[in-house]
Amino acid sequence: MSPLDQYGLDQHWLTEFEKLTPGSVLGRVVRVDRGEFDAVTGDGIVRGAGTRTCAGDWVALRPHSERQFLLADILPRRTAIERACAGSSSETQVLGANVDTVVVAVASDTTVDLGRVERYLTLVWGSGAVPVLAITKADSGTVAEDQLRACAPGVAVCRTSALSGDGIDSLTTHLRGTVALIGPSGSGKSTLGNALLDRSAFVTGDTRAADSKGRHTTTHRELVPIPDTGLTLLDTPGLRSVGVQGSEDAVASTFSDIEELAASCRFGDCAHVHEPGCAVLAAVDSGELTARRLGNYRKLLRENAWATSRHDARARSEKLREFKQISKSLRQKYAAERKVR
Ligand SMILES: Nc1nc2c(ncn2[C@@H]2O[C@H](COP(=O)(O)OP(=O)(O)OP(=O)(O)O)[C@@H](O)[C@H]2O)c(=O)[nH]1
Ligand SMILES: [Mg+2]
Ligand SMILES: [Zn+2]
Repeated sequence: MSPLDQYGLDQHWLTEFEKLTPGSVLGRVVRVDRGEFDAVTGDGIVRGAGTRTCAGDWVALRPHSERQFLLADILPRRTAIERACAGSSSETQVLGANVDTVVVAVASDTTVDLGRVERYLTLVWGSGAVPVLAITKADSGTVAEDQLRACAPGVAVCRTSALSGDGIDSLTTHLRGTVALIGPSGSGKSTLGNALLDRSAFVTGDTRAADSKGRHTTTHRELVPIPDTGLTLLDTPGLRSVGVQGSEDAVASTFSDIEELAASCRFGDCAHVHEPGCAVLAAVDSGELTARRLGNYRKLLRENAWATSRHDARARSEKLREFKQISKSLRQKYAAERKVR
């Protein structure tokens, strides 16, 4: 048995790997630090160098020195949790690769920010993974569960307490393959991860530290298998901001209730602002849909469209640069040929 079996190795990855450089070694990245990473291979954990990879990636490694491997290739990702980076660039950061299920942790001991939950869900739908909402710390507070469910149509919602163990088994029934834990700092991701693992694999914060602002207990993304279950957990640091981008489809999945309502609007291109016969506005009037949710739907669509246009602009300027370079080298070539003649 290979150590990789516990990390989700299947025929798909073996086939993809066979297409790559002979002489390389198959591995899965379990942890990334600046420019270096740990990967599990058939021979156990090895250290690698290379910056383009992230936790969860399946990689081809080339032996470099006795204890170091070089990143030869990244196998095509099946899913990628990507968030827009802060600032003006249109770059994204990959938070986890080849994740099948994402547990979004929402703590019951703080006020729930529904808009933020919708952002997390959009991030997950956009990645290709399936979201599950875990209400954490159910022993120490109550959340408006109905409101939360209304924010997550089509998503399983589980109440859990890592402290008492309540809801852990039922949460497990919704998990498949590689499972990432995401959510704000202090929401109990690592503690929940340990409860799922039934051991203390992830470092967790103490209550005092969780109260003090800006303190993040988990600083690295880390992949840990749950033995003999086929599940692998990816614990992640708390996210302060979640910029969404990439696909309108992800927003549509998060707000599938609004999309469904919109099918009944009188006009096919209804913007649900003040059009007559708007089924979405009628739902707000009747109390079926909150104005807050409709507002956030519009906001995420706008944000998404902006990110897409930024991305297109960058692609255009790259093309232009490429073109300028080619015409410059052509000019040089012709100039050289003229000299010869
Ligand atoms: N009462 C109670 N407290 C919990 C539970 N789960 C987590 N906590 C507490 O919540 C605090 C934060 O837990 P962590 O698991 O470290 O939170 P995290 O989401 O991993 O935080 P970061 O790593 O900073 O992103 C700790 O003080 C935990 O003891 C629970 O089920 N019940
Ligand atoms: Mg943590
Ligand atoms: Zn409408």
